[in-house]
Amino acid sequence: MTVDLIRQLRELEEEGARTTTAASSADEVERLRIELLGRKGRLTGILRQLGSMSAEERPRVGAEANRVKEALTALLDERIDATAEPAPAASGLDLTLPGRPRWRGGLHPVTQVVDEICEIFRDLGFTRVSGPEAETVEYNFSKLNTPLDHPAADMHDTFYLAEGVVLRTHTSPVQARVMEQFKPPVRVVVPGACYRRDSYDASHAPIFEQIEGLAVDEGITFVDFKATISEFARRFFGPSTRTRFRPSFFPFTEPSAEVDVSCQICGGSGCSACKGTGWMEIMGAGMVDPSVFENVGYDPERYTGFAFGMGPARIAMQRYRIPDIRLFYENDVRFLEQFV
Ligand code: 2NM
Repeated sequence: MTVDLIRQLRELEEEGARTTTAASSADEVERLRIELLGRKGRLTGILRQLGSMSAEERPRVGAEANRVKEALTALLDERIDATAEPAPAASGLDLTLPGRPRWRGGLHPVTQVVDEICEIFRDLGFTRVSGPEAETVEYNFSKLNTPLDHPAADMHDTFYLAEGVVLRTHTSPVQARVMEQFKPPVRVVVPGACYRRDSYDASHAPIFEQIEGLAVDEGITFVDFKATISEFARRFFGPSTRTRFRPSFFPFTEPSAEVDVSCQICGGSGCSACKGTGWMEIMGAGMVDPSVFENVGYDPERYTGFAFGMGPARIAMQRYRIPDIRLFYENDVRFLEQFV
């Protein structure tokens, strides 16, 4: 009995060693482990016969069974390592790397400045309106007190689309249309693209953004004009910003002015950004010429008003110290993403 069981154990060891060494996958090794050493496996089958043995015989067979079990376990473990899949790191995948950030869009810096300016004027009681970019010479020039023999209306300065039709050179024709449609009081701001046959260089572009504004009512004076523009400047550029109004000329305003604000870079002491003057020009403006009111059907004896126009791209250039206006039109993402 003892001899027979020991022979069975040795056979199991021999066959187990052969099949384990031949196993070519981790799955196959696991199947062998269950077949050889599992709870219902072949070693267990042999050990069941131990129960019918005498107490003297049992220890020898038990010891041999333990030796075979350990030998096969060592072989199976060794084979598992040999057939295991390569570690993930070896496949070139690094799961600890941070993820790539998602692409985010944003508003163009000039659009952001336009929106900010319009919001300030909204708080001051102005409504944001828009109008056509293709205009008649009548609305673009004539109604605004600009005769067609004025240099501004020249073919050299204006894109003519057809006889009597142009790409608007400013947004003022929208104000003329607003005045024809609405009785005073009127308070509007008008942002939009405008076109001039300019050179394309660091400070000029043939298409540019403008924001114009208009306030008309009974009793509006130059004081209302100066107070409104100065309040806008403080809200946009900061509470300590000062303004100055220099005499100028526009066909549609009388008197007319250029408006300067104290330099945002040096605060007024003079620096390279303001060329030592302490001031930066931000807009043209003035009291609406009575002949414009006549042209749109307003009674110039009853109504007065002020109007202004500014270039948000120029203002964005001052604010962010951008040296070349063309950066706004070329849409290089490396430039634009700085303003997201
Ligand atoms: C400017 C400067 C001064 C202006 C005038 C008008 C209107 F329609 F009332 F006549 N709109 N905008 C105006 C006045 C525009 O831009 C530099």
